[in-house]
Formats: sequence, structure tokens, C-alpha cells
Amino acid sequence: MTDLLEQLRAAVGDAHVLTDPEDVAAYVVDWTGVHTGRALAVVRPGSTDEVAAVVRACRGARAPIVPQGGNTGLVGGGVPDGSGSQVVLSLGRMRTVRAVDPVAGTVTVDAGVVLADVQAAAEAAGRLFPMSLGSEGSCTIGGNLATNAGGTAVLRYGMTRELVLGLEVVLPDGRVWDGLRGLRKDNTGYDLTQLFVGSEGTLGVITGAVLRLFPATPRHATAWVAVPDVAAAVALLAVAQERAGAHLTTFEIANRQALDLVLAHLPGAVDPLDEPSDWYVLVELAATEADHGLDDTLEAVLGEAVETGLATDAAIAGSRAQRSALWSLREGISEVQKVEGATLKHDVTLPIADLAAWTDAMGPRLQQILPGVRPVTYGHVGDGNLHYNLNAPVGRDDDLRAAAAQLSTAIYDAVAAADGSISAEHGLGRTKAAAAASYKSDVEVDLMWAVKRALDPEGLMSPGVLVPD
Ligand code: FAD
Ligand code: 2HG
Ligand code: ZN
Repeated sequence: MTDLLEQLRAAVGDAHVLTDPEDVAAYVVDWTGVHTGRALAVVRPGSTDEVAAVVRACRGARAPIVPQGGNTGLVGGGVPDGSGSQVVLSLGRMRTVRAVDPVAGTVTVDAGVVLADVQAAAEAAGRLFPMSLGSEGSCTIGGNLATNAGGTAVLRYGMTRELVLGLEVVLPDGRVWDGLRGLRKDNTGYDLTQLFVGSEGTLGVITGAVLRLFPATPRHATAWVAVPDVAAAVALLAVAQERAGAHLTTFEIANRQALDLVLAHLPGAVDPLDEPSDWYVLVELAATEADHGLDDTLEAVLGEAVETGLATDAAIAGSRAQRSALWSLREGISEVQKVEGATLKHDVTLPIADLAAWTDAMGPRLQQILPGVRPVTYGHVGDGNLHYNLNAPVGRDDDLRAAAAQLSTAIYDAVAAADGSISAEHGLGRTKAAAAASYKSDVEVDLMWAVKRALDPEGLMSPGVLVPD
């Protein structure tokens, strides 16, 4: 292994090969603090050529590689396993916005560019890069692509895979595939770009991307709406879609438990409504400068909702500050769940028509398994995607850990029975790879392995992630 470390140092420079446990520490534990591992080394290449040299050196030494961006992933895919034999390849130094073309509607970036910096580059060019995640200040485009991230604007703009036109990838054999084309039309064979989207570091290292830009939408109308139940939220979605059409950008849900945690732990958070409600929806319409009348449309949606009993009350943002206060109630939930204590995450999608019945049935079932367990339910209801997360009964974190397998199995079985998905947007990582395979058909698992073996025959890219060992 000394040989490998020497080759890595020769490839990227001594300062960018980290082996001291103190320097490595932040790269071997994830954002949740739950997934931890050990690394042979952390390597921080500064260019695509350096990434390729690192991959070739690791291949020569048969050392597995785990690509890492902002390390905000929630399923343990970006941290090494416990063996101490894996090399973490961090894209953190590759942060150049290579080109912006407002007319073609494209931005070309290094994979290590932080999502918020892509948004800022688009804005500086008078355009919008619409992907929006609570982690946008730290997560990278490479990580977004590798996980096919979703977020709060999927309803209008789609998942990451709908926002990418071309990629540059270092393959497991060290060759570079230059697919950095910004073409909207290119039917010249298998879609290799899409193959790498959502591959979670198991097929190669994404080093660059051409992303789509959209017209800027500086006008917003935003409301925090109290709704009696999930069925009402889904019915309100239909009203909003009908009245607001393409302006409807965000339609998020949160239960009272989630809001209570935000009010308890997020400094400055205030309940915008007088009376508590079991459920809330954050709805936002967005439009270009030339579009007027968003506020009227939102008021019409909410007026109809209150008249028909779909909503009981609503707070409409009257200023930028009020808008961001409403958003913080939604975006703060992940963080405050962590502050509250042990959390069990389930990032599920269901057919929208089944969301209400599924949620109503799930609560009592979980109480039978662990009385007092607290479902902190929130997410992207407009996409059928719930973060059906659980916090421990107050003061009993160990009980949640002890019941974790039983609780997750009950949830995933119910998701599978409803033809849903056990990972809507976070991917499979190390935590969900085996579970996902158990719910897939043999044919589907065979196809996944066929792809993996074709691109990474030696199994050196993130072993144990996405496709189980
Ligand atoms: P990492 O965590 O570093 O890596 C994630 C995976 O991608 C790993 O498997 C890693 O090996 C692989 N990878 C990273 N970079 C590359 C690369 N260049 N080439 C190949 N593989 C690579 N996710 C959502 O979908 N929607 C949300 O709304 C959302 N909100 C979040 C809010 C918070 C507060 C947090 C902490 C996370 C949230 N996430 C969300 C999850 C996470 O931010 C996303 O999965 C994000 O896309 C990960 O990006 P990253 O750069 O941090 O990747
Ligand atoms: C969100 O929508 C993220 O806030 C994070 O996807 C969800 O922390 C989670 O479980
Ligand atoms: Zn989410």
C-alpha cells in the first residue's frame, strides 16, 4: 500500500493525499452521524486528468474507490466501509463553473461545484437553475447527479436527471468519457448520460456536467396552509394544479409533529397560524418578471380551499423575509429531527391516490410495534414522496434503535404492497441496497448487475453501495 500512496501523491501532490486520522475524520462519517467507516486515504484531485490518474493507481493496487462530494447524502453511500481498504476520492477541489450559455440555456460545471454556486452562476446570467435542496449550501452537482436528487421544485422542473444534458466521467478503468454535449436532441444510441445519473458512484466518477437553465422566476407567491389531513392536502394539490398551472412550483407537506420540533429547536421559528392543525402544506407559485397576478391566483386557490373545507387557515408571505420564514419551517425539519435525537428515515414514494389511506393505516401499525413512536412526516407530496421519518418515544432513543428493523420492514412492506418505492430521492447507498433488491424482481436485479459488471468488472467502484455484495 505504500506504493499506492506514493502513486497517489505523485498524481495529486502530497498535500492532497490525507492519511492522518484527524484530517480524514470528516470524510468517513456522514451528515447523519450514523454511517461511519475507515479510509486507506482521502485523495483530493484538482482536475479530471488527476481523477483519472487516481483511478488508474487504485485499479493497479486493486483498492476500492468511494467518490465523495459534499458528504450530505443520507444513505451512507459516500463514506467508506469499515475495512480501512477503501480510498475516498473527494471532488471538493473541482469547483470551476466552466461556461454559462444563457441563449442555449446551459451551464457547464466541474462536478465538485456546490449546488448553491450553480444557482448563483445561473442567476448572474439572468437564468434559473431550479434544483432546490435543504443541503444546497454544501452538496455538489456530482453528488446530485450520482443520487439523482429531487428536492422542492421537482413538481415543476423534474428530478436531477431531467436537468442534465451531458456528462464527463472517469470510468473504472481510468479512461475519460467526454460526453459534455449540451444538445437537446441526440438519438445516437444508448443514453450513457442517464446511465450514470443515479449510479451513486458505482459505475465511475462524474467530473463534469452540462446542466439545463430556465427563465428566471423572480416573482413568487407563497403560503403556509393548515389542512385537516393528507386527503385534503392531495385534493388541494389538484385545485392548485388546475388554477395555477405551470406556475405551481412547490407543494410540500409536514405534520404537526414536524412543526413542533422546528418550533422547539430552530432559533427564531414562529408558528404563522393562531390555531394548531394536524397537517400543513407549503405552496409556492413562481413566475417570470413579465407574469403578473400570482398573488390573485394563490388567493383564489386558498379561497376555494377554505370554502370547500380542504384548508382551515393560511398565512401568505407578504415580503421576502416572510417568504423565507415560511420556507425555514419546511427546510429546517431534517436538522431539528437530528437535534431531537435518534431518527429512523424512510424516503418513500406512493401513488398519489394512495397517500392518504397509506398514511392513515401506517400510524396505528407502528404504534403496535413501538408504542409512543413519533412519526415526523413531511416531504414532497406533490411528487407522492413522503419522508416518513420516525423519532423515538420521548427520552427512549435505545427503544427506537432496538425496534428499527421491525419498524422499517413494516413500512417497506406497506410501500411495496401499494406499488410504491422505498427510495424516492435519496438513493440506496449502503443502507438500503439489500432491502431494495429484496423488493425487486430477479429480472430487475439481474439487469442491475449486468450493468454494474459491464462497466466495473473488477467491482472497485463503491462496493456494497446500490447493488448489494
Ligand atoms: P455525497 O453525499 O458526497 O455522495 C452521495 C453519493 O453520490 C455517494 O454514493 C457518492 O459516492 C456519490 N458521488 C458523489 N459525488 C460523485 C461524483 N462526482 N461521481 C460519482 N459519484 C459521486 N436529497 C434530495 O434528493 N432531496 C432533498 O430535498 C434533500 N434535502 C436534503 C436536506 C438536508 C439537510 C440534507 C443533509 C440532505 C438532503 N438531501 C436531499 C440528500 C443529499 O443532499 C443529496 O443526496 C445530494 O445530492 C448529495 O450530494 P453530495 O455532494 O453531498 O453527495
Ligand atoms: C427533505 O426533503 C430532504 O427535507 C431530507 O430530502 C429528508 O432528512 C430527511 O429525511
Ligand atoms: Zn426530500
